[in-house]
Amino acid sequence: MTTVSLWGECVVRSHFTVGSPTDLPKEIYGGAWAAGHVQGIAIDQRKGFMYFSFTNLLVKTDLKGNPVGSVTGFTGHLGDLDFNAKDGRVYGSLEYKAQESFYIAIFDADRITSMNMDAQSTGIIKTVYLKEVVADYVADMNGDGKFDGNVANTPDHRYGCSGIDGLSFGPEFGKKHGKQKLTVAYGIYSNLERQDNDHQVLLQYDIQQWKKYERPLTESAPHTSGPEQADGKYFAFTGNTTYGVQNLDYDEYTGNWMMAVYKGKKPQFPNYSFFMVNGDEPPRNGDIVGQPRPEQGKLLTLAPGGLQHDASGVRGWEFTGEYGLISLGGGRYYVSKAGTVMEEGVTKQTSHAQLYGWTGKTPTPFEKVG
Ligand SMILES: [Ca+2]
Ligand SMILES: [Ca+2]
Ligand SMILES: [Ca+2]
Repeated sequence: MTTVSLWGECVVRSHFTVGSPTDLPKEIYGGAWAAGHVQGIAIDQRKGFMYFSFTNLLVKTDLKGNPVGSVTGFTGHLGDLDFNAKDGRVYGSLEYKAQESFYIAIFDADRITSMNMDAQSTGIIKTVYLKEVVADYVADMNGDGKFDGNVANTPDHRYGCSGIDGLSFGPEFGKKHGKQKLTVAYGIYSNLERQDNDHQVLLQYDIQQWKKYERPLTESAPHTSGPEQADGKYFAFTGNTTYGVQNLDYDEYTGNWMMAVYKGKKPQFPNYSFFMVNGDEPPRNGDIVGQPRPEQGKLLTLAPGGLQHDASGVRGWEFTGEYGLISLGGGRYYVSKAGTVMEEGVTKQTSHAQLYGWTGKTPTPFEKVG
Protein backbone atom coordinates (compact mmCIF):
# COMPACT_ATOMS: atom_id res chain seq x y z
CA MET A 1 0.00 0.00 0.00
CA THR A 2 2.95 2.32 0.70
CA THR A 3 4.08 2.19 -2.92
CA VAL A 4 0.60 3.09 -4.14
CA SER A 5 0.42 6.13 -1.90
CA LEU A 6 3.97 7.21 -2.84
CA TRP A 7 3.08 6.91 -6.49
CA GLY A 8 0.02 9.06 -5.81
CA GLU A 9 2.23 11.70 -4.19
CA CYS A 10 4.50 11.73 -7.25
CA VAL A 11 1.56 12.30 -9.55
CA VAL A 12 0.45 15.27 -7.48
CA ARG A 13 3.96 16.78 -7.44
CA SER A 14 4.51 16.35 -11.16
CA HIS A 15 1.26 18.24 -11.64
CA PHE A 16 2.81 21.20 -9.81
CA THR A 17 5.95 21.25 -11.95
CA VAL A 18 3.94 22.17 -15.06
CA GLY A 19 2.71 25.39 -13.48
CA SER A 20 1.99 25.76 -9.82
CA PRO A 21 -1.64 26.73 -9.11
CA THR A 22 -0.25 29.44 -6.84
CA ASP A 23 1.06 31.21 -9.96
CA LEU A 24 -2.35 31.34 -11.55
CA PRO A 25 -4.26 34.64 -11.58
CA LYS A 26 -7.24 35.04 -9.27
CA GLU A 27 -9.41 35.85 -12.24
CA ILE A 28 -9.29 35.34 -16.01
CA TYR A 29 -11.78 37.29 -18.08
CA GLY A 30 -13.12 35.36 -21.06
CA GLY A 31 -14.43 38.48 -22.84
CA ALA A 32 -17.86 39.68 -23.99
CA TRP A 33 -19.36 38.01 -27.05
CA ALA A 34 -22.53 38.06 -29.09
CA ALA A 35 -23.07 34.34 -28.59
CA GLY A 36 -24.83 31.92 -26.27
CA HIS A 37 -24.04 31.86 -22.55
CA VAL A 38 -20.84 30.34 -21.22
CA GLN A 39 -21.10 26.56 -20.95
CA GLY A 40 -17.71 25.41 -19.75
CA ILE A 41 -14.00 26.12 -19.50
CA ALA A 42 -10.70 24.29 -20.00
CA ILE A 43 -7.08 25.19 -19.32
CA ASP A 44 -3.71 24.30 -20.81
CA GLN A 45 -1.54 25.08 -17.81
CA ARG A 46 1.71 24.22 -19.59
CA LYS A 47 1.26 26.59 -22.52
CA GLY A 48 -0.82 29.09 -20.56
CA PHE A 49 -4.14 29.20 -22.42
CA MET A 50 -7.76 29.21 -21.33
CA TYR A 51 -10.69 27.99 -23.42
CA PHE A 52 -14.26 29.18 -22.95
CA SER A 53 -17.28 27.56 -24.60
CA PHE A 54 -20.05 30.08 -25.36
CA THR A 55 -22.61 27.58 -26.78
CA ASN A 56 -21.87 28.45 -30.44
CA LEU A 57 -18.40 29.96 -30.02
CA LEU A 58 -15.09 28.73 -28.60
CA VAL A 59 -12.79 31.46 -27.28
CA LYS A 60 -9.09 30.99 -26.51
CA THR A 61 -7.34 33.49 -24.25
CA ASP A 62 -3.99 33.72 -22.53
CA LEU A 63 -3.96 33.60 -18.75
CA LYS A 64 -4.30 37.38 -18.59
CA GLY A 65 -7.60 37.14 -20.47
CA ASN A 66 -6.27 38.52 -23.77
CA PRO A 67 -8.15 36.81 -26.60
CA VAL A 68 -5.79 34.96 -28.93
CA GLY A 69 -8.30 33.15 -31.12
CA SER A 70 -11.85 31.89 -31.53
CA VAL A 71 -13.80 29.29 -33.48
CA THR A 72 -17.25 30.24 -34.64
CA GLY A 73 -20.11 29.25 -36.94
CA PHE A 74 -21.62 26.30 -35.08
CA THR A 75 -25.31 25.76 -35.52
CA GLY A 76 -25.23 23.08 -32.82
CA HIS A 77 -24.77 23.37 -29.06
CA LEU A 78 -21.21 23.30 -27.75
CA GLY A 79 -21.29 22.40 -24.06
CA ASP A 80 -18.72 21.53 -21.43
CA LEU A 81 -15.01 21.19 -22.29
CA ASP A 82 -11.81 19.59 -21.10
CA PHE A 83 -8.19 19.82 -22.16
CA ASN A 84 -6.31 16.61 -22.94
CA ALA A 85 -2.70 17.17 -21.86
CA LYS A 86 -1.70 13.97 -23.73
CA ASP A 87 -2.55 15.22 -27.22
CA GLY A 88 -2.78 18.96 -26.60
CA ARG A 89 -6.36 19.14 -27.86
CA VAL A 90 -9.55 20.57 -26.39
CA TYR A 91 -12.54 18.22 -26.19
CA GLY A 92 -16.14 19.37 -25.96
CA SER A 93 -19.66 17.97 -26.16
CA LEU A 94 -21.50 19.03 -29.32
CA GLU A 95 -25.22 18.50 -29.90
CA TYR A 96 -27.35 18.68 -33.04
CA LYS A 97 -30.72 17.71 -31.59
CA ALA A 98 -32.77 18.39 -34.72
CA GLN A 99 -30.44 16.09 -36.69
CA GLU A 100 -30.41 13.58 -33.79
CA SER A 101 -26.61 13.73 -33.81
CA PHE A 102 -24.32 13.94 -30.80
CA TYR A 103 -20.57 14.31 -31.04
CA ILE A 104 -17.40 14.82 -29.13
CA ALA A 105 -15.79 17.83 -30.80
CA ILE A 106 -11.98 17.78 -30.75
CA PHE A 107 -10.25 21.13 -31.32
CA ASP A 108 -6.72 21.36 -32.65
CA ALA A 109 -5.88 23.93 -29.98
CA ASP A 110 -2.49 25.00 -31.40
CA ARG A 111 -4.14 26.05 -34.66
CA ILE A 112 -6.54 28.47 -32.94
CA THR A 113 -4.46 31.60 -33.58
CA SER A 114 -6.89 34.23 -34.90
CA MET A 115 -10.40 35.45 -34.20
CA ASN A 116 -13.54 34.10 -35.88
CA MET A 117 -12.01 31.02 -37.44
CA ASP A 118 -14.72 28.99 -39.15
CA ALA A 119 -15.67 25.77 -37.38
CA GLN A 120 -16.14 23.83 -40.61
CA SER A 121 -13.93 25.19 -43.39
CA THR A 122 -10.72 25.51 -41.31
CA GLY A 123 -10.66 21.83 -40.36
CA ILE A 124 -9.70 22.80 -36.81
CA ILE A 125 -12.43 20.54 -35.44
CA LYS A 126 -12.69 16.79 -35.68
CA THR A 127 -15.80 15.03 -34.46
CA VAL A 128 -16.63 11.56 -33.15
CA TYR A 129 -20.25 10.38 -33.19
CA LEU A 130 -21.72 8.85 -30.04
CA LYS A 131 -24.15 6.11 -31.08
CA GLU A 132 -25.04 5.20 -27.51
CA VAL A 133 -26.33 8.71 -26.83
CA VAL A 134 -28.31 8.85 -30.06
CA ALA A 135 -29.97 5.49 -29.28
CA ASP A 136 -31.10 6.69 -25.84
CA TYR A 137 -32.12 10.14 -27.08
CA VAL A 138 -34.39 8.82 -29.86
CA ALA A 139 -35.87 5.94 -27.82
CA ASP A 140 -39.63 5.61 -28.34
CA MET A 141 -40.30 4.75 -24.71
CA ASN A 142 -44.09 4.58 -24.86
CA GLY A 143 -43.98 2.44 -28.00
CA ASP A 144 -46.46 4.51 -29.98
CA GLY A 145 -44.25 4.29 -33.06
CA LYS A 146 -43.43 7.96 -32.81
CA PHE A 147 -40.39 9.77 -31.42
CA ASP A 148 -41.48 13.09 -29.97
CA GLY A 149 -38.22 14.98 -30.65
CA ASN A 150 -36.62 17.72 -28.57
CA VAL A 151 -39.34 18.20 -25.97
CA ALA A 152 -39.27 17.48 -22.24
CA ASN A 153 -42.98 16.76 -21.88
CA THR A 154 -42.98 13.21 -23.26
CA PRO A 155 -42.30 9.70 -21.99
CA ASP A 156 -39.79 9.27 -24.86
CA HIS A 157 -35.97 9.58 -24.49
CA ARG A 158 -34.50 6.69 -22.43
CA TYR A 159 -33.49 7.90 -18.92
CA GLY A 160 -34.88 11.29 -20.02
CA CYS A 161 -31.78 11.80 -22.21
CA SER A 162 -31.72 15.24 -23.84
CA GLY A 163 -28.20 14.82 -25.27
CA ILE A 164 -24.81 15.45 -23.67
CA ASP A 165 -23.09 18.21 -21.75
CA GLY A 166 -20.64 17.59 -18.87
CA LEU A 167 -17.31 16.20 -20.06
CA SER A 168 -14.00 15.40 -18.37
CA PHE A 169 -10.92 13.24 -18.56
CA GLY A 170 -10.15 11.09 -15.56
CA PRO A 171 -9.49 7.54 -14.41
CA GLU A 172 -11.88 4.68 -14.96
CA PHE A 173 -14.57 4.68 -12.26
CA GLY A 174 -13.46 2.74 -9.22
CA LYS A 175 -9.75 2.87 -10.13
CA LYS A 176 -8.13 6.07 -8.89
CA HIS A 177 -4.87 5.18 -10.64
CA GLY A 178 -6.56 3.51 -13.58
CA LYS A 179 -6.31 4.34 -17.23
CA GLN A 180 -7.36 7.86 -18.24
CA LYS A 181 -10.66 7.86 -20.07
CA LEU A 182 -13.05 10.42 -21.47
CA THR A 183 -16.30 10.67 -19.55
CA VAL A 184 -19.35 12.43 -20.93
CA ALA A 185 -22.60 13.01 -19.03
CA TYR A 186 -26.10 13.01 -20.46
CA GLY A 187 -28.29 16.02 -20.49
CA ILE A 188 -31.53 14.95 -18.76
CA TYR A 189 -34.83 16.71 -19.31
CA SER A 190 -36.65 18.15 -16.36
CA ASN A 191 -39.88 16.16 -16.33
CA LEU A 192 -41.68 15.74 -13.03
CA GLU A 193 -44.17 13.17 -14.27
CA ARG A 194 -41.83 10.26 -14.99
CA GLN A 195 -39.66 8.20 -12.62
CA ASP A 196 -36.99 6.95 -15.05
CA ASN A 197 -35.08 10.25 -15.26
CA ASP A 198 -33.70 10.43 -11.71
CA HIS A 199 -30.15 9.30 -12.49
CA GLN A 200 -27.18 11.04 -13.99
CA VAL A 201 -25.92 8.89 -16.84
CA LEU A 202 -22.18 8.89 -17.50
CA LEU A 203 -20.48 7.22 -20.48
CA GLN A 204 -16.81 6.41 -20.27
CA TYR A 205 -14.68 5.98 -23.40
CA ASP A 206 -11.14 4.80 -23.94
CA ILE A 207 -10.12 7.24 -26.67
CA GLN A 208 -6.75 5.67 -27.51
CA GLN A 209 -8.13 4.24 -30.78
CA TRP A 210 -10.34 7.19 -31.67
CA LYS A 211 -8.24 8.56 -34.55
CA LYS A 212 -9.97 6.13 -36.89
CA TYR A 213 -13.38 7.62 -36.04
CA GLU A 214 -12.45 11.30 -36.29
CA ARG A 215 -14.12 13.17 -39.15
CA PRO A 216 -14.29 16.86 -40.04
CA LEU A 217 -17.36 18.75 -38.91
CA THR A 218 -19.82 18.98 -41.81
CA GLU A 219 -23.14 20.28 -40.53
CA SER A 220 -24.94 19.79 -43.85
CA ALA A 221 -24.14 16.08 -43.86
CA PRO A 222 -23.78 14.82 -40.28
CA HIS A 223 -21.58 11.71 -40.15
CA THR A 224 -22.07 8.67 -37.92
CA SER A 225 -18.45 7.64 -37.42
CA GLY A 226 -17.85 6.60 -33.84
CA PRO A 227 -17.54 3.69 -31.43
CA GLU A 228 -20.38 1.14 -31.41
CA GLN A 229 -20.80 1.56 -27.67
CA ALA A 230 -19.27 3.16 -24.62
CA ASP A 231 -16.57 1.28 -22.70
CA GLY A 232 -18.60 1.86 -19.55
CA LYS A 233 -22.06 3.18 -18.79
CA TYR A 234 -22.73 4.37 -15.26
CA PHE A 235 -25.67 5.69 -13.28
CA ALA A 236 -25.59 8.06 -10.32
CA PHE A 237 -28.84 8.52 -8.41
CA THR A 238 -29.22 12.23 -7.67
CA GLY A 239 -32.89 12.80 -8.39
CA ASN A 240 -34.05 14.55 -11.55
CA THR A 241 -32.20 17.75 -12.50
CA THR A 242 -32.80 20.41 -15.14
CA TYR A 243 -30.72 19.20 -18.09
CA GLY A 244 -28.39 16.87 -16.21
CA VAL A 245 -24.70 17.39 -15.52
CA GLN A 246 -23.74 20.81 -16.88
CA ASN A 247 -20.14 20.61 -15.80
CA LEU A 248 -18.18 17.48 -15.07
CA ASP A 249 -14.64 17.50 -13.74
CA TYR A 250 -12.39 14.87 -12.24
CA ASP A 251 -10.48 16.33 -9.30
CA GLU A 252 -7.26 14.52 -8.48
CA TYR A 253 -6.94 16.43 -5.20
CA THR A 254 -10.09 14.97 -3.62
CA GLY A 255 -10.29 11.91 -5.88
CA ASN A 256 -13.88 12.92 -6.68
CA TRP A 257 -15.83 13.41 -9.87
CA MET A 258 -17.54 16.77 -9.53
CA MET A 259 -20.95 17.30 -11.14
CA ALA A 260 -22.53 20.76 -11.26
CA VAL A 261 -26.20 20.90 -12.27
CA TYR A 262 -29.15 23.21 -12.68
CA LYS A 263 -31.35 22.23 -9.77
CA GLY A 264 -34.16 19.76 -10.21
CA LYS A 265 -37.80 20.47 -9.42
CA LYS A 266 -39.25 17.22 -8.11
CA PRO A 267 -40.59 17.78 -4.58
CA GLN A 268 -39.50 14.34 -3.38
CA PHE A 269 -35.81 15.21 -3.85
CA PRO A 270 -33.55 17.75 -2.10
CA ASN A 271 -32.55 19.24 -5.49
CA TYR A 272 -28.95 20.08 -4.65
CA SER A 273 -26.89 22.00 -7.21
CA PHE A 274 -23.66 20.04 -6.80
CA PHE A 275 -22.84 16.35 -6.48
CA MET A 276 -19.68 14.32 -6.23
CA VAL A 277 -18.84 10.71 -6.98
CA ASN A 278 -15.92 9.10 -5.18
CA GLY A 279 -13.58 8.01 -7.98
CA ASP A 280 -12.15 5.21 -5.90
CA GLU A 281 -15.41 3.48 -5.07
CA PRO A 282 -16.02 0.54 -7.45
CA PRO A 283 -19.34 0.76 -9.33
CA ARG A 284 -21.90 -1.78 -8.08
CA ASN A 285 -24.18 -3.84 -10.26
CA GLY A 286 -27.76 -3.19 -9.29
CA ASP A 287 -31.24 -2.08 -10.28
CA ILE A 288 -31.55 1.22 -12.11
CA VAL A 289 -34.64 2.23 -10.18
CA GLY A 290 -37.64 3.84 -11.83
CA GLN A 291 -37.30 2.26 -15.29
CA PRO A 292 -40.42 1.10 -17.13
CA ARG A 293 -39.00 -2.44 -17.18
CA PRO A 294 -36.61 -3.85 -14.56
CA GLU A 295 -33.09 -2.96 -15.63
CA GLN A 296 -29.65 -3.55 -14.17
CA GLY A 297 -26.65 -1.32 -14.55
CA LYS A 298 -23.40 -0.10 -13.02
CA LEU A 299 -24.29 2.19 -10.15
CA LEU A 300 -22.02 4.91 -8.80
CA THR A 301 -22.02 5.96 -5.16
CA LEU A 302 -22.25 9.62 -4.25
CA ALA A 303 -19.27 10.79 -2.19
CA PRO A 304 -19.79 11.04 1.57
CA GLY A 305 -20.11 14.40 3.33
CA GLY A 306 -22.15 17.41 2.46
CA LEU A 307 -25.90 17.59 2.81
CA GLN A 308 -27.87 14.39 3.29
CA HIS A 309 -31.47 13.76 2.41
CA ASP A 310 -32.51 10.65 4.30
CA ALA A 311 -35.83 10.08 2.52
CA SER A 312 -34.22 9.72 -0.92
CA GLY A 313 -30.68 8.77 0.12
CA VAL A 314 -29.30 11.61 -2.01
CA ARG A 315 -26.17 13.47 -0.87
CA GLY A 316 -24.88 16.71 -2.30
CA TRP A 317 -23.70 20.27 -1.85
CA GLU A 318 -24.68 23.76 -2.96
CA PHE A 319 -22.40 25.47 -5.44
CA THR A 320 -22.43 27.44 -8.68
CA GLY A 321 -20.31 25.33 -11.00
CA GLU A 322 -22.81 24.94 -13.81
CA TYR A 323 -21.16 27.53 -16.10
CA GLY A 324 -17.64 26.13 -15.85
CA LEU A 325 -15.52 24.31 -13.28
CA ILE A 326 -11.98 23.02 -13.67
CA SER A 327 -9.63 21.46 -11.19
CA LEU A 328 -6.12 22.96 -11.32
CA GLY A 329 -4.50 20.52 -8.89
CA GLY A 330 -3.58 21.05 -5.27
CA GLY A 331 -7.15 21.89 -4.24
CA ARG A 332 -7.42 24.91 -6.53
CA TYR A 333 -10.17 25.44 -9.12
CA TYR A 334 -11.38 27.90 -11.69
CA VAL A 335 -15.12 28.48 -11.55
CA SER A 336 -16.78 30.37 -14.37
CA LYS A 337 -19.12 33.18 -13.45
CA ALA A 338 -21.60 33.87 -16.25
CA GLY A 339 -22.79 37.39 -16.96
CA THR A 340 -23.96 39.83 -19.62
CA VAL A 341 -22.96 43.35 -20.71
CA MET A 342 -24.56 45.78 -23.14
CA GLU A 343 -22.20 46.87 -25.88
CA GLU A 344 -23.29 48.95 -28.87
CA GLY A 345 -26.90 48.09 -28.16
CA VAL A 346 -26.17 44.35 -28.15
CA THR A 347 -26.38 42.08 -25.11
CA LYS A 348 -23.13 40.15 -24.92
CA GLN A 349 -22.31 37.11 -22.83
CA THR A 350 -19.34 37.14 -20.48
CA SER A 351 -17.38 34.74 -18.31
CA HIS A 352 -15.03 35.43 -15.46
CA ALA A 353 -13.03 32.37 -14.41
CA GLN A 354 -12.42 32.90 -10.70
CA LEU A 355 -9.97 31.07 -8.47
CA TYR A 356 -11.42 28.97 -5.66
CA GLY A 357 -9.88 26.74 -3.00
CA TRP A 358 -11.18 23.51 -1.51
CA THR A 359 -12.53 23.67 2.06
CA GLY A 360 -14.63 20.50 2.16
CA LYS A 361 -17.25 22.42 4.15
CA THR A 362 -21.01 21.96 4.11
CA PRO A 363 -23.05 23.16 2.31
CA THR A 364 -20.39 24.68 -0.01
CA PRO A 365 -17.01 22.93 -0.17
CA PHE A 366 -15.13 25.77 -1.96
CA GLU A 367 -14.22 29.33 -1.13
CA LYS A 368 -13.10 32.11 -3.41
CA VAL A 369 -9.40 32.97 -3.22
CA GLY A 370 -8.59 36.63 -2.47
CA1 LIG B 1 -43.18 7.80 -28.50
CA1 LIG C 1 -15.46 19.73 -17.92
CA1 LIG D 1 -24.40 23.47 -20.21
